[in-house]
Amino acid sequence: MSSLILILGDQLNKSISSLKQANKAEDIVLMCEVRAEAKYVKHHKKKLVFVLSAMRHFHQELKFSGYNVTYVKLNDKSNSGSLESEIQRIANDNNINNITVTHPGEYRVYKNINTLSSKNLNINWLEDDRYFCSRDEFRKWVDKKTQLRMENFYRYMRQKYNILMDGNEPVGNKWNYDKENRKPLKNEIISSRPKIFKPDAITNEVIELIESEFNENFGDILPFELAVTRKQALAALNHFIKERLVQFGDYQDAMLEKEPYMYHSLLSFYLNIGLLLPAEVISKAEKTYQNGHAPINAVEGFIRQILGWREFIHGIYWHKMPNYSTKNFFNAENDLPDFFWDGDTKLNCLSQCIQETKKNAYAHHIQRLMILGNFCLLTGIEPKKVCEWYLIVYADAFEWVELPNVMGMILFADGGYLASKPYASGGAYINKMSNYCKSCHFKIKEKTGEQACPFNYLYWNFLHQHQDKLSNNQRLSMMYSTLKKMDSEKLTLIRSSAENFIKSI
Ligand code: FAD
Ligand code: DLZ
Repeated sequence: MSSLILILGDQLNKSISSLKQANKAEDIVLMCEVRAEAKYVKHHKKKLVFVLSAMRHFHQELKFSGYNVTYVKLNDKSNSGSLESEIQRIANDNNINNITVTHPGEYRVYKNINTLSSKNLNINWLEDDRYFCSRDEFRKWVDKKTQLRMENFYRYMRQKYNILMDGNEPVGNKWNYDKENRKPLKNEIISSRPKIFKPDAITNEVIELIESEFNENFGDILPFELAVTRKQALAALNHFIKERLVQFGDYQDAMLEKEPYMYHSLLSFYLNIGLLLPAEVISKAEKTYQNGHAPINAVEGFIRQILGWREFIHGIYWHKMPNYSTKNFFNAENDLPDFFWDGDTKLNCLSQCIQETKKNAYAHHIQRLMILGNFCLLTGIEPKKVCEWYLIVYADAFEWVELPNVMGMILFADGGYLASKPYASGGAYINKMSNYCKSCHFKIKEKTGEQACPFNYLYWNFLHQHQDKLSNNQRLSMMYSTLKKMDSEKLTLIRSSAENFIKSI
């Protein structure tokens, strides 16, 4: 009996579980560009081009490999506009009742497709085995834990898959080189930049489509330099491993004006839509260490991000959805400032990060966390609004990875399920790790008043405002003892500076 095999826009790999089961002679592979997915948030224009162009290229690859593929383009006359309605239409047209699909990354997409099971279609859900840890295994790992820690999960993954291990011990006798990932990089020159790719005819056609139909969306389409095929993504991976991984470890947390990429890999784009597999990326990095071509702090730091954070975040998303998306521990309800859309603010760090986001549909982790995220936390922006912004603006943004990072990591909106303390900081951290403060309108050394760096007073105001919820947190005990000793006049100034600033945005 033939099956309809659905391939979603983030499942672009020939080894995906649904294709492994395919019978090339009988089954139809369905890929569809649909307005429901292009419009559920107003995606960055570059993200739309990236996903649709990669889908079109993957279609070609599948055809070339002998699959019978039905590909529905966004503007095809018969396109009914959603994944579920297209599945139903193509299944009806071909008299097929069996749908095979690798489990979608997003809960919303799973729910929509699952509505078809009440419409005489049998859905054969397959595990997405691109992840090291299945959703079930993560649930078992969580078991009765009340607090989850990434570090424990990461060690479990390292042992289970024998990655960077020397028998039962971690290589170098240390699990985590985090402390050696925090060098600032102030005046040095970045020695190698990420590999870039020229748009081909397929990409140019998609660029025209997005320019004509989604021109109101956020972000710059051009220059478009992302990889859109597996071959290109592999070239990006090899370039990173050969030329940039060595420095990744030292400068993981550093930020520099006009250097949007630092030594980051820019591989999240490709990992998230299937052009690269996490296992092959980790294996290449590990071999680079074994061959003596990159130091342990770089390789362990990089592998920790993928085997640790990425898998942990994925596990939490599926363990906690759908309720996770409604969390709001601090009852934050402020609006996102308008300048999040154009970078028009006197705070240089925010202005730089937002302008780079607009141009590249990318910001590196520490910008997302300690500049943009920190600001949203300290100014009490409503979690739902922050989630929507992050989902819109980055080309690697899919809800399964965006939501826990926003809710759990930057906003502590889950009350500490994902992170042991809020990632909050004042201006001193930003000044230490970047050169943004040098050319900022505000004065980093001033703590209150109109000229002071807003992060300085917003930080203490945040701790004071939420002391009922945070003062028992062991990891904040030093900060709360400093706050306790603060004289009341200073505290009043801090609070009024924060109140005025928040009103002004
Ligand atoms: P590198 O610094 O080179 O890291 C290597 C890889 O590790 C990344 O490609 C990514 O796959 C993985 N990784 C690193 N940190 C994380 C993390 N916290 N969670 C999951 N994977 C991680 N990542 C996304 O892929 N999509 C998102 O929508 C997304 N939203 C985020 C929102 C916030 C508020 C924060 C703080 C982080 C978010 N991240 C997201 C995680 C991280 O910032 C990006 O994965 C990273 O910046 C991508 O750039 P890179 O490939 O150069 O990463
Ligand atoms: C992000 C996206 C976009 C913009 N368009 C499509 C599309 O037209 N067809 C498709 O199959 N997938 C698309 N995607 C990805 C999905 O929105 C969704 O994020 C993933 O399938 C994960 O569940």
